[in-house]
Amino acid sequence: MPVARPETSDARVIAHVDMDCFYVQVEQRKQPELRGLPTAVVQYNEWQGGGLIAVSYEARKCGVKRSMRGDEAKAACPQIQLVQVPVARGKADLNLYRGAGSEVVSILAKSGKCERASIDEVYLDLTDAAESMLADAPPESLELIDEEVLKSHILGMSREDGDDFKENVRDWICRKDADRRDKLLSCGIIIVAELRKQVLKETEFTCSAGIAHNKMLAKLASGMNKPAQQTVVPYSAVQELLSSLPIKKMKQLGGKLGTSLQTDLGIDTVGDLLQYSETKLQEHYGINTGTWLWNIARGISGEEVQGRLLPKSHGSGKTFPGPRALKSLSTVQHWLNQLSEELSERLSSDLEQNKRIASTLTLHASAFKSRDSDSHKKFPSKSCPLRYGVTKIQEDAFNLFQAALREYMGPFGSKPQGNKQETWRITGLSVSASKIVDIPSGTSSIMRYFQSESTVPSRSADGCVQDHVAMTPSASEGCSEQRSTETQAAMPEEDTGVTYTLPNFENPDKGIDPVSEKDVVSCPSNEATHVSTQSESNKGTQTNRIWRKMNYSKEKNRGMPSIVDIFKNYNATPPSKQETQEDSTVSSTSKRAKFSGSSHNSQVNQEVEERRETDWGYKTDEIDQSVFDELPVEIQRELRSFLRPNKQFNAGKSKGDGSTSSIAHYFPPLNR
Ligand code: TTP
Repeated sequence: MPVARPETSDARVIAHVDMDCFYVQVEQRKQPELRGLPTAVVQYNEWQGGGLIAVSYEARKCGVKRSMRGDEAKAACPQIQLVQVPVARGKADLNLYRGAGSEVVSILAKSGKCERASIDEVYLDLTDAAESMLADAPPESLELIDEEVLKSHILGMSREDGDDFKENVRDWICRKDADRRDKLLSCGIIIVAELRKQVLKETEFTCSAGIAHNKMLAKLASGMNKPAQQTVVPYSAVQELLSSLPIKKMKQLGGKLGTSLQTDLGIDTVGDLLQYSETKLQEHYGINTGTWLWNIARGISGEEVQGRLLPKSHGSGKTFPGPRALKSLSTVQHWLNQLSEELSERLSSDLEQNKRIASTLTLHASAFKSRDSDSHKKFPSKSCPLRYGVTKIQEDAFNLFQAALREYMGPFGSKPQGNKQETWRITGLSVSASKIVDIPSGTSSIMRYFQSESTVPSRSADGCVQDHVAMTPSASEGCSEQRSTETQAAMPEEDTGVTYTLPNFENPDKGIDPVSEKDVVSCPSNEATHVSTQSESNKGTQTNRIWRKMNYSKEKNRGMPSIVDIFKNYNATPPSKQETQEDSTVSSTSKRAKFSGSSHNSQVNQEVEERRETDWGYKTDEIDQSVFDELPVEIQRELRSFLRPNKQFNAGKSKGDGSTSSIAHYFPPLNR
């Protein structure tokens, strides 16, 4: 956690850009006849019409919520169009959405330091661009302020009926006597509005944004007025924003720490934190956390925007809700093979496109036991060094699973004791690859090795795994984005993948915390081809230039319609009737079913026991270094960095209701 109290953080200009109902927009771009209609994207799971994972703002107005299943959504809004998420290998295939997210990133990344925080979210550090604008052409000197800028929400500014708030916004932005912080924010407002217009023009996607002096405040603001709007947090409005904000809404406070603040200190809002001194908070939570809490109560956060356009990890997961819970090693292995295949594909393309390799493989699962004295015991997450090649990943993932299963079942789990015949059910599985580092330059050689390795479907002697299994109770060690399965295990038994859970098995690229901690989860892959890979040295010049470019395009586009008008002339054609799936074959009642012991159980346990006896492993540290010395020098270097990635690479690491939405203007109702 950051503990610094940065002196100058309030002079930075940070934006958080969040796509609106993202998967829906991607599907609507693919099927334009859906635009303007209440639409939802449903999970791959036929039970009760599938779980909703994205809901359009038109559907939200009819009362449709993400927590619903397809059938419930139809009851609430009979005209809703349900689109099923694409499927590959028997599970959701998110490549379409990842690619769409990358399109957006490649546009935004041109404006300044850009951090891709999740499949549809980006942080931008616009300080340089704003400073350049302020120096060369401050807002008060602009003849024309774009409509989109004037529609911005500025916290602390009255928007009461009768107010001409666009004029108020103009006055605020153009104040000559404003302090430097507000002037920089004004420049940020103009830059972000322009970027959002650019995103819409080039991708047809709308997004919302928050603009503030740090990441924490920008993120809070971006969700306040959705869709297709932007919200600004001037320094003077920070305390008011935080005073009534429920403590659990704060990033990193959605979990145990937030609960402890509530129960142990009686803190309900961020504002309540102000009554505690820094020392008191440190006494309760330790020096670092105490200082961090003291800071966030005052809207202070030193967290930097990371210049990162590529994902920090790759993951592939699936949930097995209710009756679909897995109960045999062979089915677990089948699914691990599918997940590993997908993971391997993504690793290969990362290697090929970005010259990056991952070094840790982690397995997460959620499970429950049949007769359970110990029902809250978590299924442990396990990690091991990652070996490239689909067969090896499959093999290692299965070995990790078995190691975790033994631990989960305990000493009596693998051998039935008397009447105590316990068995297990797996309700979620995911494999992820983390600790991703760049391969040092001049490494084409090693890539050939990886590529040829992946075609050899045999178990090689340099394998994994049990002896080297890293116990990662929270998984945070092995994989920075994936968290423990605690919440997942505690979730009801349905399609838990459609909600934020830890981790999100169906969509490991997506959020993990009930309070939208999306920015700490895996980012999508396969994006490198779209993402601009500007060098650090280029960035300064580019950011310095950006406002000029914007100003120029503003001149050029003088009189151009506002962002909402871009689709005004869109001629929609009537929709074809969307086919939706109704599945009556799956029972809706089998929630966290209790399974009685059976002969099958002992068979399974026997299988576990047998596997234990054939386990084998190695430690990378035990590899004879002299073997390396016989290899060509550049391969030695590459291999060493692969086996022991340099630490420096790994270091440092309420939505609005849309009442003021203008999205309808983009996607006007169809002529029927
Ligand atoms: P969000 O940004 O949380 O939501 P959204 O973009 O659908 O809508 P909003 O306008 O309110 O921001 O999620 C982005 C996408 O991630 C979403 O379109 C679908 C997917 N997703 C999941 O697959 N599972 C989930 O639990 C959530 C929350 C999102």
